[in-house]
Amino acid sequence: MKLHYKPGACSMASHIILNELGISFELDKTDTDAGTTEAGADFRKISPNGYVPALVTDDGEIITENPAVLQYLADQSPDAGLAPRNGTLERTRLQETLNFISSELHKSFGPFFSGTELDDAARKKAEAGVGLRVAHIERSLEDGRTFLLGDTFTVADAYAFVVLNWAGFVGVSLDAHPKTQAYVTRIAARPASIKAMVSEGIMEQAA
Ligand SMILES: N[C@@H](CCC(=O)N[C@@H](CS)C(=O)NCC(=O)O)C(=O)O
Repeated sequence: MKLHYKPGACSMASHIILNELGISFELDKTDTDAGTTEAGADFRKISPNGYVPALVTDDGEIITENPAVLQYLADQSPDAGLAPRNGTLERTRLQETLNFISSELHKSFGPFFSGTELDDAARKKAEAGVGLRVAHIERSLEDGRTFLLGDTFTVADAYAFVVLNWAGFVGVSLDAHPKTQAYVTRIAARPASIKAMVSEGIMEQAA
């Protein structure tokens, strides 16, 4: 399998999951602006919408969209337990959570990555948008659970972690959401997360 990624972008969730699964895979760093990849591919032919992640399976199928890529990866090794079995209510809960992360939490960070400098009013509005979505994550963790769906780490945690971790990069404080802060720290400490962050160059290798 080959994962097209951009350092620290949402594609890092799939990178973390590939590490969690311990299966062999290739990475191809992608320049979405230029539409090229480090390996020399024309990325627009791989991902017509021009964004990462794009996963090329061993059969040459191309899968895009975070919720689909993540569930595909989890289903490659069902015994790893990174997604509940298909057809169960628990799987529907996972899909509910992945869709929330994708269409609400992830998108709330959009203004910070728009390439346009935010004036005070725009920044305040964007921060409020993120805060509203993080408040939902905080409520999900209110009962003291370790992960978003309970006591088991799933693909949703990898995706939520990557997106929540952007808060630090764009200077949005998570202080009002202490359970979420502790959750981010917890997922960041997983060996699979550290390995992905070091490999993508957004974290230094510990001495
Ligand atoms: N709907 C897509 C959105 C993916 C997305 O927003 N990817 C960003 C990185 S986090 C990207 O590649 N942006 C570059 C661009 O749009 O040129 C998904 O959920 O996979």
